[in-house]
Amino acid sequence: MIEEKYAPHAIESKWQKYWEDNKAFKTDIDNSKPKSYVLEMFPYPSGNLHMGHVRNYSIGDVVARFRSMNGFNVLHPMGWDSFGMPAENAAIKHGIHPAKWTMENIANMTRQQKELGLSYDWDREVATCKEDYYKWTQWFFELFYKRGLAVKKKSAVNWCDECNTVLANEQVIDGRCWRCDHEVVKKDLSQWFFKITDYAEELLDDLKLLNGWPERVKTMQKNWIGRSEGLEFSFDVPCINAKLPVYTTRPDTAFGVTFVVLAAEHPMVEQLCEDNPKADEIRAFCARVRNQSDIERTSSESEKEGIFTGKYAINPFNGRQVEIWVTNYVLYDYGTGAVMGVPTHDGRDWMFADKYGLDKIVVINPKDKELKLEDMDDAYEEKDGVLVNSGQFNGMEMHDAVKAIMDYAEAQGFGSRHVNYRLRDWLISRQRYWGAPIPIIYCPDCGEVLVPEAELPVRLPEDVKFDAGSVSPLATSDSFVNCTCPKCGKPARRETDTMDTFLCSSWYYLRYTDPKNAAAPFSKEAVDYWAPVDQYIGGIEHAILHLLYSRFFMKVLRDAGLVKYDEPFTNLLTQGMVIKDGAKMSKSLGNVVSPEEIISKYGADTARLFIMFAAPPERELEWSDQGVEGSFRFINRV
Ligand code: RRW
Ligand code: ZN
Repeated sequence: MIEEKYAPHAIESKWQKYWEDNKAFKTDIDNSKPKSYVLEMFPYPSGNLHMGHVRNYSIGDVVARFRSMNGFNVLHPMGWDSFGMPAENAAIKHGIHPAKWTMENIANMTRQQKELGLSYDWDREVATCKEDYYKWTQWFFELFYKRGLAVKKKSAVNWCDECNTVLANEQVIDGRCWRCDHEVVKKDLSQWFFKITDYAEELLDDLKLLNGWPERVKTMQKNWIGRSEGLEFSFDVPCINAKLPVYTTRPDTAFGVTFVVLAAEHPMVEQLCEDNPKADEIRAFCARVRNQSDIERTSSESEKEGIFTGKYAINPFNGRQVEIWVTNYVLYDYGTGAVMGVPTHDGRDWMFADKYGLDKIVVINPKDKELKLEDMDDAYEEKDGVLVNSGQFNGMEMHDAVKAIMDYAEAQGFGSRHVNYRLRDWLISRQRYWGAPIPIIYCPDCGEVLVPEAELPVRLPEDVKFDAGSVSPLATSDSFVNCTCPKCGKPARRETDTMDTFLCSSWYYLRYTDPKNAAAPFSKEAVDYWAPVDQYIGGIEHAILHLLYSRFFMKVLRDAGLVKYDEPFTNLLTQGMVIKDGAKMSKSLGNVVSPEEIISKYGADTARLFIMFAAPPERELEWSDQGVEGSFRFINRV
């Protein structure tokens, strides 16, 4: 029988040993060849490779080998995204130290990757949880700090009760924690932020440089950054002799305003409560709204709620006096935290006006018909039509009116054109143990002080309580917390929060170019030769998280003179999911096929061949036992 002649395990282990002994995939700078940097997203060391990893890394391996057979000098490295909560949860649950858990998992997954025969230059392996790596993550924090891009500020932040930590906006998916799916709540806390909003415009504009990226990912980033152009203008609030600024992307509907709404967090709410018989009721309403999650407040199905303050504002366009309400559906951190209510041309305002019996005025008619309030059962939101009930702007086409009304507001001095972004600053501090400590010291006299560069890394302490609850476990280590101020030498305290692991992964592709450098994160020579990544391969789940953060990092590093490129990843391939029985392969669904089992039965070549032939790389791959058998028979024949 033919099957007896093909002995995959004998062949594979023979060659894997040869590759290892001869460092077959070792790379160095070689100016006589064109370079090609092929990279797959490095894994979290969860313990075992998933079929999703096998797919990701098989695709990358094909590209790397193809390029090197075509005469390129190929950089193809692998490493470990090894800080993060799973290690800490294992520590709490099983009493095993996160470092030990992590290193054992890395050892097992390295063995699995080697058994897959992937062509990595293992001499370049990095692990983000090791001191020689996180020293430089801390160094980058300091670089951002010195450039005014790392700031501590108090604000209402996302908090997961299950994970006992804050989350970045990008880590809240439909109002839930990206890791544990728990509903996220708001807490007022003082936290560290990276000012990614300083780069909002460039992150948006430079999407046009990314011809080698899938349209879908670029669209997701564009929507996440959410640039809008509009008018910011102020209502008069005579009772407290104040101005109330609002932001709108529909200035053409300004004559249709019948009320204004404030977010519960808006500072003017307290002013309006002075000498107000409804003050207690208003304050109670605000307190209740502040405890609602963003989903409860903003989802289209959720109940729009509000309370009339008893006070009025004057619309500067037509002098109309309108009621001031406080609501749950306006968020304080978008725009000015106050919105003009135009029920006839905004669906949320329509629902709100219906519920509380507020006035409606039509100010835009579709081109071919006249809207009558009694016939309308929802707002007319189309950006198409002609103005009515709008004074001197009547009869104007709406797009022309947008410009004319903004010109008018600017000429009259009560408003100005304004660009607004949906993107918020990146919240990077975490109340967790297994991450890079933030290298800051608080001195009673000198305030916030950076740990001097020569003292990096700030090492993770060992004497901590892992189940400290909602404070960082680092705060339970006296030897860690107590220190002396680097400036004045007086007793001081260390910051006890650690950094979001997405910071570690925002620069790992640069470290691979010079992984053992002890004097710098990488040398100029190495990074100039190898960067940017020519072909990046990974899952679509990082479309806005990791891929946006890395682009931001690259731009800051470029401005600091460390790299000479604008973008980290020239070409991006987002591989499809691995599906079995119609659903994504996952532990919770119980439809996982273990790579280890397939390899021990058929060998790695069969697994890789099946994965590469069963579907185009960008598309979903449906697992098929017959398909695997077929690949095995094919290799037998070959
Ligand atoms: N450490 C991060 C990470 O995602 C990456 C940093 C660069 C931020 C599908 C892919 C399925 C994943 C199910 C299961 C990513 C998978 C790579 C799967 C590493 C995919 C892993 N680490 N695509 N992957 N399991 O370990 O998309 O159908 O989670 O590109 O493998 O995944 S990770
Ligand atoms: Zn969580």
